[in-house]
Order: sequence, then C-alpha cells, then structure tokens
Amino acid sequence: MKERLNKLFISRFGSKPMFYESAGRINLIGEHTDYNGGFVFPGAIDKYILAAININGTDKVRVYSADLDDYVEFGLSEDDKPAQQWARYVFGVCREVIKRGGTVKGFDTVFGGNVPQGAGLSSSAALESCFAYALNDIFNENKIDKFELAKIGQSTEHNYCGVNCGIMDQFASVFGKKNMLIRLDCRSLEYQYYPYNPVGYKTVLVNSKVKHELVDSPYNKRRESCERVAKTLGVGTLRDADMAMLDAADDKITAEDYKRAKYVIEEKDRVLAVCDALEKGDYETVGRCMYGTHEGLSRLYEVSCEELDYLNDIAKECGVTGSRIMGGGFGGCTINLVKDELYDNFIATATSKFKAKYGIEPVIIPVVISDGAHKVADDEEA
Ligand code: GAF
Repeated sequence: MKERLNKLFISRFGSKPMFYESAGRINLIGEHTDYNGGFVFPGAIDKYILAAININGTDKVRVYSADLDDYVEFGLSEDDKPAQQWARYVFGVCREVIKRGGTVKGFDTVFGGNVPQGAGLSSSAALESCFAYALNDIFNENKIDKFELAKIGQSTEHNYCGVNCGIMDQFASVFGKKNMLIRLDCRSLEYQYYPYNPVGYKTVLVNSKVKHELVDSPYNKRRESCERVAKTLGVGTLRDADMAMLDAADDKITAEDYKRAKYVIEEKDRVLAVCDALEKGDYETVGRCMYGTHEGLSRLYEVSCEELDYLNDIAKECGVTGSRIMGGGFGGCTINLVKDELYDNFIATATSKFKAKYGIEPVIIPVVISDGAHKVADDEEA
C-alpha cells in the first residue's frame, strides 16, 4: 500500500511525502462501557489507515482518498467544513488540533487503508488517529500528549461526524502495542497493558457483512438512556451504580432504560472477571463472560441483529469457548475465542451455515494485535 500511495502522491502533488499509519481495533470485552466511565479491553490490529503527507506552503488542505477515488480541498476555518462525510474526519482533526491551540498549516495528503468499513473495527478512529498523530509530528513538535491525540479523534466524532462516542476506539488506535491488549479505566484514564497470547486458542473475527454504521444509528440513543438513568440515580456515570440502586429506582425509570442500565452494570463486573481470569490463564472464564456480553448486548442493550445472533448460536454449537458481537453493534463482526482443535470446524460450519441462510459468505479475519499510531520509517513496509 505504501508504494501505491507514494506513486499516487507524487503524480498528484509532485513532492515526496512522509508516511503515517494508525490501526483499527478489537475489543475483547467491555462494550458500551467507555461513555459510562467503565472499563474496556481493546487492542490495535494489523488493519490500518496509511497516509502520505507533505506540507504545501498554502493555507489549504488537499486530500485524496485513494480507496474512494475522491478529492477534496478545504481551508482551516470552522466554516470550511467539506460536504463529503469522509473528508469531515480529516477536517475535524485539523479543527480540533487548532481549537486546542495547536498549529495546522496547509498540507497535501493521499490516504488509503485496509480496515474493513462498517465492520465494527473502527476505521474512522484509525483515520482520525493517523491524522492527529501526523499533525502533531509535522506541525507541533509532538507536544500534544497521546491522550489528547485520542481526544482529538473523539471530539472529531462528536463535533463533525454526529457520533457521541466514548474514548475506546481512538485510545486503542493511538496507544496500541504489538501483542498487548490494554485495560483502560475510562473514568480515571489509568491503563495497563496485558500480554495477550492465549496458548491453545485462536482469536478470530467473523464479519457478518451487515453494514454497521454509527452515524445516524441509535448509538447516541443508547448513550442518552444511560445518562438519564445515571441522573435519576444521582451518580455521575453508571460506573458508580449497582443493581441494588437500579432496582430501588425501578419506578422512576422506563422499562427500556432499566434494561440498558442493567446491561452496563453487569458488563462492568464481566470486564473485571476477565482481567482476573487472564492473569490466571483461565480462558474458559474469559469465554463464558464473552457469551454473557453477547446475551446482554442482544437482549438488554438491543444492539445485535439476527445475523450476529445466528453467528453466536453457531459458535455455541461448535463448542467455541467465547463468542460475542464486537464494537458498537447494529452489524459488523463477532469476536471468537476458539480452541485450536475446534478452529477449522468452526470456520467451515460458520461459513457454510451462514451462506445457506443469508446467501453470502461471512469474512473470516484472524486477529493479530499490533502497534498503534506511528510515523512509518523509510525502510518499514506498510
Ligand atoms: C463504538 C464507539 F465508538 C466506542 O466509543 C464504544 O462505545 C463502542 O462503540 C462500544 O463499546 O465503537
């Protein structure tokens, strides 16, 4: 991809670019907990956005999306917002850097990637983190700290893309490290790297190809439910609530909001149980919790869909240790923890049964935990 983008950049802009890269993410457990002040357990993966960039000495940003074959030019003031949704991610990052007192001047860029879009692997966070990292390096002597880079991506979603997301995706994309998952406490922002090497198991994603789209999805409504319940219970976020508090306020909360909050409260305990289990190498417990999360996301949080529930049922039938819908929901992938000896049968069964029922083959994506945002060295392949 680096070579392709290099050629495209030189033929379009005529100078030699620098390269920056940032990754998509998986999340082992802890879903819809980030904006509730809870814990998440993500890691960056070997699917990434790569950008070729050079300053252009003007006050304009000129962006070519190699994958969409679309080109946009914009200025750096608030009223220069481009019409194309994809370009708003780049524009938003520029604006958020500027709003924080950082510098952004005109630059040229060609970018592309291999993070499947709409699969729940955070292609948008990868794009934001790639540009946040690059602008920090090129114009700001890397003075913006890494958490702020993640927040620049998150604010881009809030202010320019209409998704009121939490911090997990951008955090994973910026802080990701090869072979490490990261437990992040989204209230204190303390984090800890955990080596992830489940000997005897494979971790694999199965993409239902049901397009997951958080812009205009009921994602924001889920967040509003949680915030309403937290307010009723008199806590800052649902991180500080428990089931006894929720049950005591039952008559002041709608049945729907009750279900949403119950899921979040239960998920908090599952993440902590998974951390304990990982330290002991107890993957059976990890797997049980993953099934618990799926059940909660499907029945209580109601962000699953028929296809993902079907993939989850197939995983159970095949004796897969853990399986669940991953990411924001409304489509995308399941993440599966499968014993080595059951792997081939699971993949074959999931592929054939899914195809027989829905007429399309799901995409199998083996998980490789990788590094997050960085400048690509001249001799580095990308
Ligand atoms: C999406 C959001 F962007 C994240 O912040 C997080 O809430 C996730 O859904 C659900 O865990 O990816």
